[in-house]
Amino acid sequence: MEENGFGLRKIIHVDMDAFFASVEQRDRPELRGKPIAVGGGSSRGVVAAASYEARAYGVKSAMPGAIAARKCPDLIFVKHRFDAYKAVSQQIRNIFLEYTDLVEPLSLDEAYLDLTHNKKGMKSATLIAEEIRQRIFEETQLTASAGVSVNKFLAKVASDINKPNGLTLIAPKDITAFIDALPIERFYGIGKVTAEKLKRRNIHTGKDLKELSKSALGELFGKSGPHFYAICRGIDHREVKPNRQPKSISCEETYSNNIRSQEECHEAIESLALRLKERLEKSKSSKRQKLEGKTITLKIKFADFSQQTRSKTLALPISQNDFASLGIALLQQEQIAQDIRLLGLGISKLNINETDESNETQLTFEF
Ligand code: DCP
Ligand code: CA
Ligand code: CA
Repeated sequence: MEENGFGLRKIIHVDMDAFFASVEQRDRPELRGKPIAVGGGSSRGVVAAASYEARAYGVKSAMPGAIAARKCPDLIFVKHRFDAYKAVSQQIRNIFLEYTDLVEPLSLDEAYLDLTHNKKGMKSATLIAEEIRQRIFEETQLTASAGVSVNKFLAKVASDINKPNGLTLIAPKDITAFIDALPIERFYGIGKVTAEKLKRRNIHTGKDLKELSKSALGELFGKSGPHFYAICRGIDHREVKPNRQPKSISCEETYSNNIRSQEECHEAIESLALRLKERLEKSKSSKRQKLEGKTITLKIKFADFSQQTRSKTLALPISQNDFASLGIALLQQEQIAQDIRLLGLGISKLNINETDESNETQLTFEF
């Protein structure tokens, strides 16, 4: 865990204000200052985002469009444009990465940053948060809110307090008083249903929650009991985990008996293709999408320990169903003069959109 000399971390949570709606108002000046809803325009659709003007009428995310229109007769429904939101998401991510590599996006419009040891050598996380909000505004013409504290839980709750376009610091000396007074529905992870259940038991604030025993919390929250026991005491050791996208995914096997025949070799590649498929299915890109790649690489280690890799890059992402046949095709390009002790199969150029890669690309592949 990243900690400074006092054992305290500097964590911030940044969240864009009325994200989709603000991007629409930025790009379509005629929508500025007006109540708008992104999504929800079709007969069964729900509102994805509401501008602050629309929220004044009670329009909210996840509300059916028909209800939103009833609450706010002048509401303007706008179609979403995911590409525009993704572009902003990338811009803010690049700003975050100038300060620290420990950036954990939670969705397109928000992330945790661990600034304990930041790249700028700045001491005050509050100043960094202000600088980041300023940079976001300069580069995107959009506002963000930020929360600054010593752990994820507090930073996340804090970022919501002075929304929109605000910053909230929860300093170590203020943590206990802050949590004691915090209404339970502001605890991240306590939904409406649980909040109602707690209120029926006369539990309204963090202070009330703290008075419950571990076993009572276990009954209320199941597996998350210990988490709530800790966070109502201001303790949250969860690390900021940068979900870096792997550059390649591969698997390999050293055979206890060297492979001698072509038939064995094909079988081995088929089984590697299956394992590779499973590994890709378990992985997700940094945008939490399915991983797929355009380059497939076969690695061969011979009985004398010499090694060869062969790759092929296609214009489009390679279908998992083709892993085995492409692997076998790569093998057939090889002069096999001796027994094989190891085979590996990997996929790289993961989730990138360039289509101009040539077929000859021979990359150094990390197995
Ligand atoms: N979103 C969605 N469906 C939801 C909630 C959100 O499609 N049920 C989308 C639209 C939001 C974006 O995700 O603009 C970010 O969600 P937030 O919960 O952060 O809400 P906003 O950014 O819209 O508003 P706030 O200013 O309260 O953060
Ligand atoms: Ca937001
Ligand atoms: Ca958000």
